[in-house]
Amino acid sequence: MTTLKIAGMTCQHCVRAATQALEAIPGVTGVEVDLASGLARVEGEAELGTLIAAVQAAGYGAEPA
Ligand SMILES: [Cu+2]
Repeated sequence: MTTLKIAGMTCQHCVRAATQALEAIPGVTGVEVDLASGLARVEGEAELGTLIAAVQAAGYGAEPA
């Protein structure tokens, strides 16, 4: 399990966009994004850099939490 801190989410649309970006990565088996904390819990085997790049491509900031 990897935890990311996502920056720039303001509403549930953002949560859905970030969730879908992470879920689309091969190897990711589960994603849970919390708007209030900005934390994303990602289950699976994907590389951290791949997770961060996907979140950034969706328009948000991301760093290891
Ligand atoms: Cu939003």
